Amino acid sequence: MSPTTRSVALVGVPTDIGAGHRGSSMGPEALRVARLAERLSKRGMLVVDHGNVTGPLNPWQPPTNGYRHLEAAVAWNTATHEAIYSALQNGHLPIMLGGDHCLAIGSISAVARHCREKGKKLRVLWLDAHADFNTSDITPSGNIHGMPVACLCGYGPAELTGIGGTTPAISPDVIRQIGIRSVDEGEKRLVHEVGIDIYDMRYIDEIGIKAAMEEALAGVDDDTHLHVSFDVDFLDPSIAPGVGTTVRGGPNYREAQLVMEMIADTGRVGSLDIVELNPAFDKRNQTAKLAVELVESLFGKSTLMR
Ligand code: HAR
Ligand code: MN
Ligand code: MN
Ligand code: MN
Repeated sequence: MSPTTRSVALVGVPTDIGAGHRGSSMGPEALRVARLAERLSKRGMLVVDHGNVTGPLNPWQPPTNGYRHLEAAVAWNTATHEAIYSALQNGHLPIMLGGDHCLAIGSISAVARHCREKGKKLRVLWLDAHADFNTSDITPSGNIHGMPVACLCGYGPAELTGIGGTTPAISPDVIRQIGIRSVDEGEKRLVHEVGIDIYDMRYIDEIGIKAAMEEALAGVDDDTHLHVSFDVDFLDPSIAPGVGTTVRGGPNYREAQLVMEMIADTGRVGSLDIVELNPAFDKRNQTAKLAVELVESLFGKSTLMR
């Protein structure tokens, strides 16, 4: 292995505990079937599939006190934190294969802990149709996959905000949210109050994806660890039907590719989540295959001729 070879650890987290639809628990296997490991190996990366994190079955209960399945979400996120943290400690670039997006509490708290210990600057790129900044008072659903960014910033139940030992796990100013087009009323007030940097679809329509990404990536330097949290519902449903919470008006195929290519150009990607992929809604695994293609671009595959 040359000193520049990236060693990648795939960590599957097969649960839909935080979602309002069942099926994202099948996401890790769909990504494996779509040959994620093989495609990254082909790019010269050393890929080791670390298998799946384990946790409780989905009890499929209604919310209590504003949360659905809080206890199980804590168990899954704690296990995810440990798996991602240990991959980072061992020098791997972890790719968390979700699973629903609540699992970003575990993965990003681990990345943040690693960055604190290594004195690295963290930047989180949150690619999503949703802001995922609900709390138990304002959530319309009680689904915890609508709450991970709030929890990471310290707004949420102590059992989730404290995962990894530091609350808040991250400061809101490290986050850039891209592709946002579905935010609940109370959630909108809260993200403004907290000051999250959001590149919503209206803004992207107006200035274009290139300028938006230049802004979102401004300030990334050699000391930056870039974490990409890729919620597959970021993509327009016409190209990515395999998610439970599709929202029209997302990036098309080329726009999504450009997002990934521009992130790749920084050379600073240190960790990734691929979440909300739901094979129960997919057609012939096409959304998984698209996600794999985009991840290849995120790690440097390019159509560029110059
Ligand atoms: N905002 C809605 C809620 O809180 C829907 C959240 C959907 N979240 C995801 N992840 N699919 O982004 O219930
Ligand atoms: Mn290993
Ligand atoms: Mn999300
Ligand atoms: Mn989403």
